[in-house]
Amino acid sequence: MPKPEIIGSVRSTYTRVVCMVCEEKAIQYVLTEKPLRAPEILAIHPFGKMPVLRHGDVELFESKAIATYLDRSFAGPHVFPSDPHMCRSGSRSGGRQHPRSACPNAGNSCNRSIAVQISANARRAAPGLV
Ligand SMILES: N[C@@H](CCC(=O)N[C@@H](CS)C(=O)NCC(=O)O)C(=O)O
Repeated sequence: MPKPEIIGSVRSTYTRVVCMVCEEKAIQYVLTEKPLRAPEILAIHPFGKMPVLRHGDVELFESKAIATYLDRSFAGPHVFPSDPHMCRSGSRSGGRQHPRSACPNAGNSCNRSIAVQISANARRAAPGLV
């Protein structure tokens, strides 16, 4: 199976969310830097929004759908809890922040070492942009 390819931009917070899932789970991935509504993005997202994902014959859009797919498809710490009640309390619209003790990998804050790693990857993928 090829590495998941995230097509988007390091300047996009939604793209970075998906990258964070890969970093958290130590998934080897490729970040392909593209501008908004690039043909490669429009081929997957009907409105040309980023990020989109290609993984083998899987094509996905919407950051949460991509994050969920990656979380379920790869080994490593789960970023979404299996308990639906916990998912609800961790969602932005659901109100309270996730108790980190119950699900240490799913908070609204980005673990600093992951943020540093994403930035390093971003600089490699798009020198001059970051
Ligand atoms: N709900 C989408 C939002 C994605 C989104 O809005 N991405 C921005 C870039 S950060 C974008 O593509 N904007 C272009 C547009 O809205 O036309 C997701 O979670 O993936």
